[in-house]
Amino acid sequence: MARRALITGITGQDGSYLAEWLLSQGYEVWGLARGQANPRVSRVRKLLQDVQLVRGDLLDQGSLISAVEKVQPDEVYNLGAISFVPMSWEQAELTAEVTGMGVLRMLEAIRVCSGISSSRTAGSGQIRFYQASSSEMFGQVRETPQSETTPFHPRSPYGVAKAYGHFLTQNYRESYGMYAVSGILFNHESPRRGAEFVTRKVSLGVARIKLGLAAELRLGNMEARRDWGYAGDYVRAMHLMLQAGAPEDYVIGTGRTHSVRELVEAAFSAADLDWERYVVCDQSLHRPAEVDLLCADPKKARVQLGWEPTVSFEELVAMMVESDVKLLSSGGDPDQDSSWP
Ligand code: NDP
Ligand code: GDR
Repeated sequence: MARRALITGITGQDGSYLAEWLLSQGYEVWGLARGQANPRVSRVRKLLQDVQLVRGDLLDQGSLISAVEKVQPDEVYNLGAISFVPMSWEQAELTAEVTGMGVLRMLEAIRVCSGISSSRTAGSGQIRFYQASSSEMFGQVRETPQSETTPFHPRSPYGVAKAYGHFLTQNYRESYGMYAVSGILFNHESPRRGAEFVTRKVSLGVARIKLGLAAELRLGNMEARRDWGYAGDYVRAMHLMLQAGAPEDYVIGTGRTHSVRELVEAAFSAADLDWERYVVCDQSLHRPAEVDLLCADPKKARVQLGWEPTVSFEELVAMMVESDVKLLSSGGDPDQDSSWP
């Protein structure tokens, strides 16, 4: 029988790539979709016709229990979150509820549906749980590169909420013997990345300028450094973590770091443009507290899971610029259903 996976955050970037990967591995894939008429659901239906949807919301415990009961998954991937860091200052409580407490609700749904308690721990054949932890938990980094043992110092309400979800996942593993793991993933991008994140904002900005649709691109902190990889590579790591003999947490990244300035240079040069003519630095886009530098040490994932990234930073940037030039040239709208290649 096909293994069954339930993915929260199915309408997001990672949800789409993970669903594609699991379908290609012979899984029956279910996605948790929220809202009465969520416009992003139709995009999923078009791109991922074989994914089945179940209604639920990370804010609603009962809906998660119903979803787990209905789907009877072998594996649950909790990707749902408010994931845009600046929004977490504007709506800190909502971020805590969705990105933090949502993890508790999902773990509780699995625990309750599996009949696990303090006197009855998880056995073989249990539901395996993946939590989408983040390099934002490292925040003001204590060491570089960052590994599974680097202490956390989150710098945003988002990072704090992720740290809560991370420790809770670890706690359910230790308290109830659940197969519950966290992937501490560094930034990963693709042509399906939300337009609010810097890589996609830049690739769309370059495409608009190239096509004469815009004259400038306004950006915040150009000196921040990130370890950027390709989302398609990172979802394979999520799957591998749930296939391992024992539940453990892993750092996933490329081990290379680039500044936003370098990202901008690479993106404009991919379109034969001189970035200095178009980029405007906008103080209002700076964050109340910044994460200056992230760089992964993905050795554990390489050695224990055999995971390696396959797309370089330069290839990723060129892929995104090319995709956005094509999208906008054909009259596509990045906010609409048709935008996912
Ligand atoms: P996206 O922002 O693209 O997707 C977020 C998903 O969360 C959407 O499908 C959204 O659905 C869903 N969601 C939001 N609120 C709720 C809710 N109340 N109940 C259920 N679902 C909800 O994120 P990514 O795909 O980029 O990231 C996936 C996960 O990985 C996130 O948890 C993110 O924080 C984490 N992460 C991402 C990294 C990255 O670089 N991409 C790096 C490290 C961690 P809807 O359509 O309903 O809004
Ligand atoms: P991040 O990604 O906060 O690292 O979180 P984002 O792309 O938003 O920012 C990266 C860096 O770029 C700087 N920056 C700008 N960022 C945005 N969005 N817009 C701008 O105009 C801009 N100018 C400069 C930022 O200050 C920052 O330093 C992402 C999300 O996917 C999280 O959910 C995930 O957990 C982490 O990656 C790992």
